[in-house]
Amino acid sequence: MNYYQRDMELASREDMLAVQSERLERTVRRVYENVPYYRALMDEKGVKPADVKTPADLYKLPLLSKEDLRKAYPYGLLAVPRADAVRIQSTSGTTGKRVVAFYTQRDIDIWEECCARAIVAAGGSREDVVHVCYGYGLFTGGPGLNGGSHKVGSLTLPMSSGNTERQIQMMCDLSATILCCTPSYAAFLAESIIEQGVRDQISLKAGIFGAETWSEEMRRDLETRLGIKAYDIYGLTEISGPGVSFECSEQTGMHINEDHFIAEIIDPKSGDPLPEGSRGELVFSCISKEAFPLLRYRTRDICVLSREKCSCGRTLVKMSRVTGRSDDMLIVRGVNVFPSQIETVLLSCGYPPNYQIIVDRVNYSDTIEVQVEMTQETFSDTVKDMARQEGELVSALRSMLGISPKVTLVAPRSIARSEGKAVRVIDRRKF
Ligand code: DLL
Repeated sequence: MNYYQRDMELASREDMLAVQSERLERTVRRVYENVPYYRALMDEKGVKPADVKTPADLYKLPLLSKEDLRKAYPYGLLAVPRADAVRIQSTSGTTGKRVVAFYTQRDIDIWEECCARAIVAAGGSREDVVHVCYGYGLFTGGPGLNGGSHKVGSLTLPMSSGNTERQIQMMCDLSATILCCTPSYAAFLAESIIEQGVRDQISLKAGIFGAETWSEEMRRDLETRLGIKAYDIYGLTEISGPGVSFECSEQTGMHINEDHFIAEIIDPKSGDPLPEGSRGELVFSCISKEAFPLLRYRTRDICVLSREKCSCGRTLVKMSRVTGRSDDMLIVRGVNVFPSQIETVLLSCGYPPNYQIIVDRVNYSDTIEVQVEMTQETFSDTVKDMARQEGELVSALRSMLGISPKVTLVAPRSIARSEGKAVRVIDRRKF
């Protein structure tokens, strides 16, 4: 088994707690002294830096949310002099105003090391050709995996997103072995590779896919179509970017780089910490960052943490697949619906991962329609046949969701493909 930073990835619980406590104490003191916005929040809660000595004291600190980042935009949470920061990255702003994050050179090094851990866990080494088609620029996906690949010493192909034909040509010509992109773009690439008849010209062995929710069924589909092992990778701009956690060969969740980020699970409604093993909202405290060390930052992502022994040998706590964001969970006629549940049903019924969910309100009642693309094989022009297929999908979705959506089968290739994060939900309701 290979590791990038063995001492931390395999640390005993005791050693890890010692590292975390020392770094946490130092960070809390530093933000209290250097960030007026943070000091005001702590003063309001009546907590002093001396009250926080170990991860068990974290609950005393105030929670921080995207709203705080917006209020403090752009420089209000910067914890070093502006001259010491060397990089800005930003979220895509799909859920409102952009938020920006800052990095010192040391922050970038640590972030890239986290991505390097992910690449090594996916079987990467200096012998590999790493094809990165996450976007480069303000988005963290491209720069993060690019830097991680350099740290591993792999030959790095900085493709960025878009121009699928050129992506495939370069992938074939340069014998890329590890593909890094969103799972929805990987699905589009797989579809195009098969259509172009060049499946036997690719040398991929692994994929490192993240930045959006995807299901176990989608994993199996990508693994079969591309002939690879597909690994999940998680992260968010506010905490650094990709590599906050990463999957290993066991593929049962993502190891959190907890020597840099301490994870907690809270009740998304009350904000109270939940016991280990509960499903809830993931919260991170950055304990080694210089420029932008957010403490108790609410991710809105829903998952479960587990300390079960992992066959890869890593002792880093694992987070489950993200089942959705608390803010993109749909409430349809009072029922909670996660788009990932719909994806699971569609793929297990043999449909491709090309779908769109349209929620609306008609005569004061919520409606939900799932548009599903047919494949050339399932494409049928007899009305009776289509009605039968739609009926089967409605009943499979009803038993998963507890409500009956409308299902519409649409022609192959009629749903727009994504090059980055896929837009799966269109919510037309006005609240
Ligand atoms: O998406 C960072 C990233 C880039 C992660 C490349 C992995 C690979 P943001 O644009 O700030 O950053 O979006 C962060 O994306 O809070 C999750 O809701 C979602 N997300 C990220 N990774 C995963 C994943 C990047 N593996 C938001 N599974 C996060 C599910 C994910 N959701």
